[in-house]
Amino acid sequence: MSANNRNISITGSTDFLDLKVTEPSQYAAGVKAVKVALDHAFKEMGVAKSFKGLAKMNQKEGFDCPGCAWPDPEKPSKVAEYCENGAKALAEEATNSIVDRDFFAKYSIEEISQWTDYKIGKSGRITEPMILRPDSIHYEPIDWNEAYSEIAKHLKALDNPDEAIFYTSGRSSNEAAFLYGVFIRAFGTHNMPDCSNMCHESSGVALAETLGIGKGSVKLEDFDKAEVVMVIGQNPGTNHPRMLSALQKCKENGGAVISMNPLAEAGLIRFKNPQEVKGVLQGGEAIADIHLQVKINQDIAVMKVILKRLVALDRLNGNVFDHDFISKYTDGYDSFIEHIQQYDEEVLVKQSGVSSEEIQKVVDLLAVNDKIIVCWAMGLTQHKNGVENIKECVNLLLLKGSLGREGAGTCPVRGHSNVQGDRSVGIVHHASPSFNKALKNEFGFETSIKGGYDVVEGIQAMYEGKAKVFMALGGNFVSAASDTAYTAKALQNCDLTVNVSTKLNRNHTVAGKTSIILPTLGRSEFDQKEGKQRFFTVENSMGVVHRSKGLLKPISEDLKSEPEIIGGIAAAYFEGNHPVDWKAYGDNYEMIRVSLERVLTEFNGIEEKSKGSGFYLKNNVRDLDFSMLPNGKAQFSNNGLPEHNLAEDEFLLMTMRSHDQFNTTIYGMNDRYRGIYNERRIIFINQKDIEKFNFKPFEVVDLVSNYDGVERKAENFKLIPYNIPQGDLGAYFPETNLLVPINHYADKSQTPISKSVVVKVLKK
Ligand SMILES: Nc1nc2c(c(=O)[nH]1)N[C@H]1C(S)=C(S)[C@@H](COP(=O)(O)OP(=O)(O)OC[C@H]3O[C@@H](n4cnc5c(=O)[nH]c(N)nc54)[C@H](O)[C@@H]3O)O[C@H]1N2
Ligand SMILES: Nc1nc2c(c(=O)[nH]1)N[C@H]1C(S)=C(S)[C@@H](COP(=O)(O)OP(=O)(O)OC[C@H]3O[C@@H](n4cnc5c(=O)[nH]c(N)nc54)[C@H](O)[C@@H]3O)O[C@H]1N2
Ligand SMILES: [Mo]
Repeated sequence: MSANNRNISITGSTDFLDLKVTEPSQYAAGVKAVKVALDHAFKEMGVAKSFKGLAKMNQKEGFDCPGCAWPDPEKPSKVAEYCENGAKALAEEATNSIVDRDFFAKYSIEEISQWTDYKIGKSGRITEPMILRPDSIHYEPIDWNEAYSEIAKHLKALDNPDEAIFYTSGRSSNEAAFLYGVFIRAFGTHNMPDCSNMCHESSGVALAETLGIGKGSVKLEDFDKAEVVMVIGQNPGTNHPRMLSALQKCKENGGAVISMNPLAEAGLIRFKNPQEVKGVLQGGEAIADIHLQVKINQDIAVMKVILKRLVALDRLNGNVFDHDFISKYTDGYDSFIEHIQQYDEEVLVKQSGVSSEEIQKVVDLLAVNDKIIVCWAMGLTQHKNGVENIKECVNLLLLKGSLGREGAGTCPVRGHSNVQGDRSVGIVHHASPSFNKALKNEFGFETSIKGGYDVVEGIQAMYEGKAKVFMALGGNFVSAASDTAYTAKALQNCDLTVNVSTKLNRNHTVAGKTSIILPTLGRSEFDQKEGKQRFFTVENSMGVVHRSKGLLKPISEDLKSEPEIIGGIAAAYFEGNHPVDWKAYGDNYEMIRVSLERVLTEFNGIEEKSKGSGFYLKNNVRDLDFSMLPNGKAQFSNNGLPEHNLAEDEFLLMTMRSHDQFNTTIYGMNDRYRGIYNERRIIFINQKDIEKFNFKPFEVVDLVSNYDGVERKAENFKLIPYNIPQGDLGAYFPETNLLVPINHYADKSQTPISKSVVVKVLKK
């Protein structure tokens, strides 16, 4: 059961660079953002390729931005429809740097693993299939067919199909993800962990239980009509910059924006729209009308104060809540009202860290408006009570009748550009009798009725030796998952690890005994078969399915598309003894779409309807159809408060993104809006805590967490005095993933507690 004996670093260098700190930025976006974007693009891709690529990104006949999942406006856009970080995402994918056989001959994985994630990522694109053989520390080239056979050989050697795990990161297309899910089920397992498990799984669970669908209900145009938009636990200036335009429109139309966040993130506080001269000339506008600087994981305390005060007002006036909506569409109102009474307002206010007056401003707005949108991201989902956090937001919308009408609804802001689509087409670790039946009808094979592993369970299974083959369709599993040391051992325990990747990353070095890298086309690249260009489809954060078509020359002639690779592996595994013609499916995406629409009828007509702006998938909340829920009604819920019981010297740590990264891909060393330059090994801490514990600004410290007697340590960080609540800390992932315990996660969704890790700060 021991890990293989290669000498691999799971963090890379922890040396410091040359940190510079300035005041946090007053503005997000603006002219500077355009300059930064182009600088990145030119550096990675050269000038001609940059303009060719950027001109087609998010345009109707172009490709979908490989960055976040924020939707494109439906009206054709004359101006460029991308943001600084979208341009960086493209530059990163379409870089001219390559990792070829000479690179791997020169550098062993032991050496590569010593590098920072930044240096590993900047090495570039993989150009041909590579294999790492047992007892070797150098990858060597392998022919595509041999690679498929090697994978098939390992899959066949397993005692049962549940010894294999198939991960998906959210950049795959609908076609690739559907075919992958069909193959995995045909192989015989539901072990389909995916990046959602670490991301919006809490949203999926909370929304499915209360509203009957695990997705949001708003459309982009709802932002034009909303009276109040709450942005909770989200940093759109960095992670969804194009969302700022929607918020700005909301404000132009008279709406108010409320932000709830331990940090005063740039973009919410002030925003310059680079596409509008007005924004630039007038120095930007404040987007958030009210900023509630909540303590980490106390959102629910704030929400309870808001709800209690609204209940009291409604008792007085009877017109604060939408009682018709409540009686017609919801269940559990009386129990909710009774539950909320038991909380003491003063205690809640104190616990939340927000002043009573600030909260009252929000109450005043919510009392008289009912076109309300609640947006959220990782600040709500990655806590032990992640599911309850979201359910409490749903309670507010139910009380106000702010669902199924224009200008109102739920808006979980998704991460990866096609994470929602991957789930829609079947990347789900639960078994579904109706999906199984539809697969049987379409393909003629039986599917297991047993559910499979999610991310946490998958890692535990590999650690315990219960799973022996790990395959990843994209992503960087070891750096993205919690508890880096544990996860690394789990992967190294495997007999075979397979990565279908565009770029080199740490997961290629933290390898199983045998490891294979299969290089794939990026979505900006021209994809053709026998002279005919192929396109694929994606689904954005608001449930719109549309086409994406790459146009740049692929970085190597030896790349294959994801569907082709899946078809190749499946064909090698089944050797013709299966009703599905895997190779034909891998080559022909139209064939995949035909099967997709027959298995999942909401995709009916996808071939035609995905043209142009695309089409909306069905959404029962938009239609106010709750027939799938108990009593056919939307559900109020009674949610408790989080309990942390911190000792005097313990802090809550949130692990988050800098402005210069996409998850584990590090674009650069700056977190410009927060005023941090040329360093990632930093911790944001309140000045009063620095004084209280006799630290000095910029002092070098270690962080330790201790769960169930297991101590985890992340070394070498500099303390940065910052505007963050006392008792709270902020730092970047993946550097701090070492501290997140594998066995602590959100109830029901099993999302790691990446935003509320109990830590101590140790002097060196
Ligand atoms: N450029 C870029 N774009 C991205 C990504 C990227 O890495 N880079 N990642 C993509 C992905 S996969 C995702 S999931 C999204 C992530 O998008 P976000 O969720 O915006 O990402 P995080 O950096 O994790 O930010 C979390 C925010 O939540 C706040 N926060 C932390 N804890 C709490 C809390 O307890 N309560 C409240 N109210 N706030 C809290 C933090 O201060 C921070 O502002 O972005 C997507 N888009
Ligand atoms: N501590 C902490 N941990 C976190 C989070 C956090 O906030 N805090 N956030 C979590 C979240 S929200 C998420 S979504 C996960 C992300 O987890 P992942 O999705 O696993 O990680 P990424 O960094 O997005 O994966 C990047 C790699 O994907 C590959 N890639 C890029 N494009 C493509 C493509 O088109 N096809 C293929 N096949 N490969 C491609 C490249 O090789 C690249 O190195 O991390 C989670 N981890
Ligand atoms: Mo995510």
